[in-house]
Amino acid sequence: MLIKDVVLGEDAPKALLLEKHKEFLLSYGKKSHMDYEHKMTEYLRMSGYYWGLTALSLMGDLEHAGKEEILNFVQECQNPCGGISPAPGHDPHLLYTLSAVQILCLYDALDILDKEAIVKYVSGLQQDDGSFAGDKWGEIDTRFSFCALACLSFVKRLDAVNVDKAVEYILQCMNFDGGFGCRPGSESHAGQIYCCLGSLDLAKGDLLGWWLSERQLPSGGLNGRPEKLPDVCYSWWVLASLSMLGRLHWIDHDLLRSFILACQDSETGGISDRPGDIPDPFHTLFGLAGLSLFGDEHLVPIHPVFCLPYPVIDRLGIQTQSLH
Ligand code: GRG
Ligand code: ZN
Repeated sequence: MLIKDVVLGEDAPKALLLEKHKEFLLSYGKKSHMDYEHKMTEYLRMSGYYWGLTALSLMGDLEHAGKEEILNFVQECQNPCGGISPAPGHDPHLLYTLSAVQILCLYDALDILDKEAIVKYVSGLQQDDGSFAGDKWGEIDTRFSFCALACLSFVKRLDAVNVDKAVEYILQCMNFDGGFGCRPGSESHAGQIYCCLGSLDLAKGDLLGWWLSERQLPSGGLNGRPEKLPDVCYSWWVLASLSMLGRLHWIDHDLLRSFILACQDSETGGISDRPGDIPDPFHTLFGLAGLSLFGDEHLVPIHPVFCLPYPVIDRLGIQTQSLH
């Protein structure tokens, strides 16, 4: 069978270029607001900040980002309904509400938002079948179940939704191959599995672990489903899921590490989806996060469910039940 994969070039980086990545993320944050790319990515700005700031904090360098400016931005993005937008003037959505809450957790500043309004917004999006809509327009996806449950865990108000119903819905999205999709009957995909496992804390471990470990390709990179190309961000969606299942060792660590390192841009810093592509903060975070899950000595350990540094989760006193 033909396998889709990539080839790592001889000249691809083999060491982790931490200083370069710090430079890359800090200069990305300082890009001119008149910049074309800056404008075109405004609809996801809040998550962009979360990716960049979490990556910086994994490298122990959060203090160089402009804290005051970011906290003001987050505050400006909370709407009267309680939900948070990706940028001022955009519609609120669960995706950006979670990113905002995560940013405040990094800065130990949850108090600057109206927490009860967030709880009201999030709980108002739960449907009768236990699923969650992403916003008032009603798209349903297991990603939004995760966003809702993670937000409420951070503000310690899981009691505000029907958790049993949420779990029941997620279980309906489990497939014959052990994986999960975005809605019942949808194709298994590593990103959705991460969301479902993160919110569930229960699953058929061996079968799902097998599906996830099959994501590794000869190049060392991981794909998100069969017959797809590898992509650095699956170092997070797949590895975090395997870590929750206690089966991280089902992936060849050294091979994946070489793949992630080969996706670094040795000139500009930053990590891209595949060797030779243009780096961005999303893949920089998930590449570093994957290395951190494997215990990289240069990085702060990361929590596999919340995708924030362990010390932040410990400071908040949040505990998750282990699946294994
Ligand atoms: C706190 C880390 C964190 C996340 C919040 C939004 C969310 C919760 C999780 C997203 C999970 C997800 C679905 C990730 C996958 C993203 C991705 C690479 C999608 C690409 O899918 P395709 O079909 O590409 O375009 P492939 O790789 O299948 O060819
Ligand atoms: Zn990707």
